[in-house]
Amino acid sequence: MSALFPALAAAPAGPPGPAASAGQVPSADPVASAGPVASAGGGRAALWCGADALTYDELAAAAGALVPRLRDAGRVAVWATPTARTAVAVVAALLAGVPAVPVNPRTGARELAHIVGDSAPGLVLAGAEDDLPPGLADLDRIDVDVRARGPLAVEPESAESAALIVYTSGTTGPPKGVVLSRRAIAASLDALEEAWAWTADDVLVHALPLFHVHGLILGVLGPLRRGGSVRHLGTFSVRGVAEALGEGGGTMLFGVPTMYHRLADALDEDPALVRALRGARLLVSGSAALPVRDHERIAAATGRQVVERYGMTETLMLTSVRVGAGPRPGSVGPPLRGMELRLVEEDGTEIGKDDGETVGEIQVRGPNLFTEYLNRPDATAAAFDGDWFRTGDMAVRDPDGSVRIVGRKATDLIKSGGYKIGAGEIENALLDHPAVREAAVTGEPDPDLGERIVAWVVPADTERPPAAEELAGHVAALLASHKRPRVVRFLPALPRNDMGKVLKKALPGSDRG
Ligand code: MCA
Ligand code: AMP
Repeated sequence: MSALFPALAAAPAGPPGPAASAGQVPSADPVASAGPVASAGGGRAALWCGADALTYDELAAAAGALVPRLRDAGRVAVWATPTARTAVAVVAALLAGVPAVPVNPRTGARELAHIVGDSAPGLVLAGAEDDLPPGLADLDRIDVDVRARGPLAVEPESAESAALIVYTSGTTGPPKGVVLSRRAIAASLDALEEAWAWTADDVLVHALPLFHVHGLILGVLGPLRRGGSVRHLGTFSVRGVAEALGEGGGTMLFGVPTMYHRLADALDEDPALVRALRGARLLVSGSAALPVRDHERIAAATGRQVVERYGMTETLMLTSVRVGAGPRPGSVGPPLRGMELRLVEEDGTEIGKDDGETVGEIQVRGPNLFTEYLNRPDATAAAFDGDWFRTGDMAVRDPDGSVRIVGRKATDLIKSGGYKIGAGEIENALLDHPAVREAAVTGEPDPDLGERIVAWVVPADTERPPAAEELAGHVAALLASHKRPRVVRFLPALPRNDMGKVLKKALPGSDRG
């Protein structure tokens, strides 16, 4: 059946439900078929989230009930709550051969209008109790029932067809829809299998949002492709991680650095957490740099090394420290199988030496790359130098081929809590508030979030500036809650050059360009 999920193919028709039977359409696609067929029996646990636990049989049947209803939808939006429903909805869309657009349930009105307008979904998949906002509420809707049972007959797959469209921020303008093919997803997940010795016996634990690559593709599709299990915690908590890795039997943990920082903070007082992390086979951090201090605190308390991997929405995973490679704080490891990576100077010339010192922009090519930005041929063309994708990340390469990321080309991109956020979109949202005359947004180092969003605001009425919480709520309502400024600083005027461009470097205490 599905080449993306061989373990679902191995699941026999489950006993529960009225009409479960596994229809079988072999894939003609060698790339998406790559990787061993997991020998998971259908009664094995596939995913567990809150009160919902599904075996492979049950997942196949729940998706099977949806697949026939999705076939003519064009694209489907998925209201991507951190629930088993989201996993069932996305798996069903993939099996139906219909691109899925995962939507952050905390997306504000303006961002949602953009995503819906840009991706033009034919219907929305949500939970029966979800209250959808305008824009999505107007679409045809299917309520996902994880207990539904239907025969699973899947569409033949084409490796290059769009599987997911994931929205990601740039320096300016609204987020862009990154079109990800089945080929890219399969290649990236199979390269991680090799790097991490990831098997059907692994039980992955995480609490990542399900509308981004990290939580959805790595965190849900990854275990399902391996025939293993995923336990999603719903929301992140130190206690939840300790329980799921401890008595819950989890073998792997995925998280962003903010989560590892919070775990590291708790270790001194929490022997159960120490035991849980010590017992895990693999702790993986990604989406932003994990500070060396947090690496060291976790290693000292638990004896475990956190493994860092590096990727982007557009490229999926690019590099990773290999399992068992020993301590590598500050390194994201060598390129994954199939990926080529080079460092280039400002003028585009390739840096020939891996001396661990010469800094260049990372450019990459290989099977993990995205297809295009939806409806944005201009942005797609600008993102490439020939067939090399420009990541915008600055790095050095050690003589052993390992990469160390040292910064980012664009100072107007902020990574906060592992989320990529463009300064421009927040500035535009702030300028729409009647009490704001001018606005500039920067990222400042933050021990918990990596960077925190700072808004520099010239109030319309300098005598009566708006409350910081009012401006944060305004941005959250228009864009998304994680894009709200954590700090608001009021100024009589923004520093500008002769052309009128804001000089972010000249903002008090800011090192931004
Ligand atoms: C507080 N809240 C507000 C406001 N104040 N909401 C609106 N307006 C306000 N003024 C609410 C929030 O909605 C939230 O509600 C709660 O307060 C706390 O919010 P926040 O501070 O954002 O949460 P946090 O505890 O700081 O979150 C930390 C986190 C989170 C759990 C680490 O940042 C996170 O999940 N990050 C993961 C990002 C990620 O997956 N990135 C992957 C993309 P409530 O508590 O109810 O929610 S990168 C990627 O995919 C690439 C490929 C890669 O390499 O991985
Ligand atoms: P996104 O567009 O949200 O997928 O974020 C991708 C960006 O996250 C990359 O371009 C990097 O800047 C950053 N990133 C991801 N993983 C790491 C890592 N392990 N270390 C440093 N930065 C990372």
